[in-house]
Amino acid sequence: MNFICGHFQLDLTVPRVMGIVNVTPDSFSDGGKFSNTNLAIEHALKLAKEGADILDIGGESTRPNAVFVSVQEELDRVMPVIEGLVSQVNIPISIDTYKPQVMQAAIAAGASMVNDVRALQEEGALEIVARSKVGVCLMHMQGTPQTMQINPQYNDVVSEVKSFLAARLQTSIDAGVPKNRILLDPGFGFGKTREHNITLIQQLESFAELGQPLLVGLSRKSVLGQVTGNDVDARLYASIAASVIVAQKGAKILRVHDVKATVEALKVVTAII
Ligand code: PT1
Repeated sequence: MNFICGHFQLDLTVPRVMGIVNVTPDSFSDGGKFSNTNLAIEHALKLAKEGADILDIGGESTRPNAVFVSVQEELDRVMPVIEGLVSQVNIPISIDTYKPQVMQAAIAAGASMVNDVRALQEEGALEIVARSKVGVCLMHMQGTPQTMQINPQYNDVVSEVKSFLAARLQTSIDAGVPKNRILLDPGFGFGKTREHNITLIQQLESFAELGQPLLVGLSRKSVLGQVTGNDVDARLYASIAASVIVAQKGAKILRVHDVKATVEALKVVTAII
């Protein structure tokens, strides 16, 4: 199974790692714009050296209670990082955004993939991806980051997430996005309780029926904090356990903060499965 994004072709017979590069003021503490840009580029280069297969650049946090960022602010954050990285790495650069204007600018600057937590539902997003050669990840979310964790409810979380992804997949194919450029993602932590997240992990194999490679993001998320009692900065071991389990259950791309540790753990998974 191959995933095509831009001029890259990713062989997904083994699980791959997407390294997270957050370009938000809080992610690189102090410093102004210039230092934020350079620290983000440095961090991305480090993740590439550690064996990341994709770099995911994001300028607006989508974790629970995150604050909304304007198009201009998001562009100011991510564009210098993408522009600085394209000539320095030989792996796909992904833009983590739901905003069509940001997708457009990032693609023009050389991004090879769009990672959209709103699954191309914003006006114009679908057309931008369909008209270009980029890959895309369609993710499920209930609600919005500002309110999604207030009272998430499902009759059947697995079938509801699957139906949503199946519908967005069909809409994308109908709009002209080739199947081999589409990844699907259940959206862990996006309008889901601890129980919802655990159930989705338990039944992850059943997402294979959608016929597309799965991307999974569980790195440092609150479900792992709920299970271990650990704060966000002490969830590495829990994240590795989650990565190993989901890889074993068929996830093809793992979106993680800790690339070196994940790459090493996945080498063991790959050797065994
Ligand atoms: C994800 C993802 C993402 N997660 C994709 N993109 C985030 N494709 C950003 C928590 O519960 O899973 N898949 N882009 C980060 N979002 C969250 C959500 C971070 C929940 C933390 C939590 O702690």
